[in-house]
Amino acid sequence: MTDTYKPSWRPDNNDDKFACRVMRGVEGGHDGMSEQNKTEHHVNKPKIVKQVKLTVDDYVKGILAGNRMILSRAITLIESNASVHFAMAQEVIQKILPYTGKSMRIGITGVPGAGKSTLIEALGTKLCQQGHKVAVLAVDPSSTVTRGSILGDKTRMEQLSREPNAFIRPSPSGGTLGGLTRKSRETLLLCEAAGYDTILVETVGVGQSETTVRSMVDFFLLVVLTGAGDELQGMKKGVMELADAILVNKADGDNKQRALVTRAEYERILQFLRQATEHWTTHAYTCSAYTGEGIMDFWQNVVKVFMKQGFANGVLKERRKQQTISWVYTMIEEHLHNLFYRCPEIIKSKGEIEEDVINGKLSATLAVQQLIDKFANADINENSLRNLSPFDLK
Ligand SMILES: Nc1nc2c(ncn2[C@@H]2O[C@H](COP(=O)(O)OP(=O)(O)OP(=O)(O)O)[C@@H](O)[C@H]2O)c(=O)[nH]1
Ligand SMILES: [Mg+2]
Repeated sequence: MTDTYKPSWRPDNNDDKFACRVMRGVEGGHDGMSEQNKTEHHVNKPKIVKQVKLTVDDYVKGILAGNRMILSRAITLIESNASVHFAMAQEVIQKILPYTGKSMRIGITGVPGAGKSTLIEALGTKLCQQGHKVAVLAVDPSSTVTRGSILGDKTRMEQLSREPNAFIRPSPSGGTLGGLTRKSRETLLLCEAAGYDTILVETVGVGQSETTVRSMVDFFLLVVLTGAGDELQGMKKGVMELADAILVNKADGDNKQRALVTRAEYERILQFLRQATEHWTTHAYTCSAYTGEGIMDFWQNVVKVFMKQGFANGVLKERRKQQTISWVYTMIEEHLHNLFYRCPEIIKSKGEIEEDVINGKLSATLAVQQLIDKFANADINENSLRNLSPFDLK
């Protein structure tokens, strides 16, 4: 018998009857080869394919030519937190900006499991087959915590990903919500410049993600499940008020009748809510992402009508303008927030001032005044702050 031994993980009380033996490992390096036996042939070196460095012009040309590989690399550049990448990414964006704005920007939200990804896959595949170019993006703030992309991992949209006219990009992970927003918005612009005429942005109803996505799309869709009743009670009114349409999904098989009832319940509630878009009344519809029933009808008779009407009456032009401007100020607010909390003067005196407020020695308002005074007199060109770019929204 070759050199074997009983493994350390054998059961405590069953030594004799436990027949399993393990073969002793080979001495040597981590690959089992002793150093002197190693020849070039034995060492299985992974082939390193060096990626060619692209210039800003390479990126711009590639994106405008619709090159998916270059588009992917440009998005990676945008998602990078390194400052040299940041500067380059901004140059690329600046140059492709004139070619943006020509797509239908559609946001899709709904509780986990509502069927958003299945719906996107069914709709996206149909649109690609009709000759459209469809980009699917995900905005998933939970991925900034777990550093994994939930939306991206769960559903791979296999059918859609085989379509040459489709481009699927999971949520960027890591960083703040502000960073996620910036990266997602800039990704959307790159996709537009690359010729994608339909951009579908999936987000799960977590934290601020619905508001974030609403603030970057033209049309916002809420996907819901049947059997509303209790769920409807718990549903955040705010989310319904953001939606341009509510789609009751899984209207198939035994569930179809329930879906119709649910739709009617949503319709009833919608009457009492504020409309999401001027000159547009939000309604509820049913569909099945499984069978495809109702999807293209909805696309044709709701989404496309909304887009056509919205561009004709100026509502969408105004919406996009407002979205961009408010994005600028949101970034400014975040930058000021960062500057304040990382200012050495503030860090130094914050604790003491807080103590005084807690002990009733100082009113809250005076505490604010004192802190703001300290901030106003601080040298914001000081090293630790100078390196803090407004775009530190990671
Ligand atoms: N019967 C039926 N099942 C569906 C339908 N659409 C989706 N499903 C199923 O519902 C489950 C969840 O679907 P997803 O598309 O992953 O849901 P999601 O909203 O993207 O979920 P998250 O990404 O986790 O937020 C999957 O098992 C789907 O197969 C439908 O129209 N009918
Ligand atoms: Mg999904």
